[in-house]
Amino acid sequence: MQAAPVDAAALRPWQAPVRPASSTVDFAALARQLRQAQRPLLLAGHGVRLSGAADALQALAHEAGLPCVFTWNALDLLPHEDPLNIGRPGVVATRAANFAVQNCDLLICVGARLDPVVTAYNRAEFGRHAQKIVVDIDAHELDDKTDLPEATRLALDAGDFLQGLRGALGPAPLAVDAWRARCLRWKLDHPLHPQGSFADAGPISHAHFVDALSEATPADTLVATGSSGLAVEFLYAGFRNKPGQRLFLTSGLGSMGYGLPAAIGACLGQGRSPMIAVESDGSLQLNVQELATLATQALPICLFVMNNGGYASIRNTQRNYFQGRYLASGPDSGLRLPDLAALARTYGLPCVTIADSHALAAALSGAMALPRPCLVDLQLVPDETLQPKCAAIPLAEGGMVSMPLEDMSPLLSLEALEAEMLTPLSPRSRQARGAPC
Ligand SMILES: Cc1ncc(C[n+]2csc(CCOP(=O)(O)OP(=O)(O)O)c2C)c(N)n1
Ligand SMILES: [Mg+2]
Repeated sequence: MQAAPVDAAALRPWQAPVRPASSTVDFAALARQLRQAQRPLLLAGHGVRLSGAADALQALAHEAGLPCVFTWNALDLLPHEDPLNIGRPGVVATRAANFAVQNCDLLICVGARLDPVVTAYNRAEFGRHAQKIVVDIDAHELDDKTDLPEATRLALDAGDFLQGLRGALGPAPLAVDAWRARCLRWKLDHPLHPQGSFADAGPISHAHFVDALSEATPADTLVATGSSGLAVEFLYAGFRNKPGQRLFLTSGLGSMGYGLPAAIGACLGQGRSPMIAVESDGSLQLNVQELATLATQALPICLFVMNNGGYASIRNTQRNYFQGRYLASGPDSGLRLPDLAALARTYGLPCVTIADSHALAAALSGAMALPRPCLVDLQLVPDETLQPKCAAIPLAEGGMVSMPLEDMSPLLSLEALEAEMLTPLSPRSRQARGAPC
């Protein structure tokens, strides 16, 4: 088949999909709905970036004073420090973002397909007390969301929607000061790691590395990352992005091996300016030959490898669900990964190993200053679990209950959770704690 002759003239030409028209949308009514809301929230996804509407999103958020949450793919649309950035909701998330989603009364989803990792496998109860406006350029995606019967669905380009809404809303900010303050309070009260929670010396925790990397990475830096595994979850849960930084992973596919070739492509695509890449040790091996491309092309990439001794996420699964019967997930169970310093030498790359949390910040600055390309072997605690997380809780009477988005594990006390919520608790929160529903 590959060698068969092709008559190009006889081929059916490709038709670009027609961009949905925004002229039929009643933006004035949407703006009124937004002004009437007492607790509005915008969830922005990668569609915003794809439509070239990053600036439009920032303009709308800032003019209106509209709190926002983001999917992983879109986390760089507002810097972490921006008081309107309340975080990234989902199964692996900060509590603040999930509280904001579950307490808002109007949820505007733009360019986010509301996938299970964002909605904690329960789209019907995502923003369960909110009116919803869901904007997706792909009408099929909207048709598919039969579990959002009440939502206003708009098959529209994200940029057209944001511009249209901004125009109709006008420059006056929304009168939602108390809600804005509440969202910010959640963000400040529930950081992923309270100040001073990292060890001064000894093995480096994943979270400590991610925290230190956030500090060490300059504004306006491009950060290519791996796409699956525990290390990547820690990275996307905890990275505090600065202004102008871009972070990206695969959109929807968690394929190991992605990080290094993605970084090479990104570096070439942005004119070879200096950037960093963060990859995990298992994933690196699936495209390890690209270290040769990195070296040959002399690309200015500082490659951080989060080295937790193999497949930490798989070990966690084997420990939690298979009584610790480890198989092919680490050095003691048949998975042997090479020494990264030796590997870097083989490919002719400068390498530094960082293995102790003492003076981690200084060590990372030193690594950033290495001649690039270079490889940084970050030796991390091999067996960690990521918290908080939306989990399923075993019940005393047997069976399991999947916890609602706002009720992450480790569970807060019922009183603490009630104090955070502006809307009624889910019966499942009481059930999981053995309290009367
Ligand atoms: C190509 C491919 N094979 C298998 C998987 C399933 N998988 C998900 S994470 C993981 C282990 C990843 O190890 P590593 O990259 O070191 O990340 P860690 O969990 O250790 O942080 C595996 C095997 C996958 N995502 N992609
Ligand atoms: Mg690993």
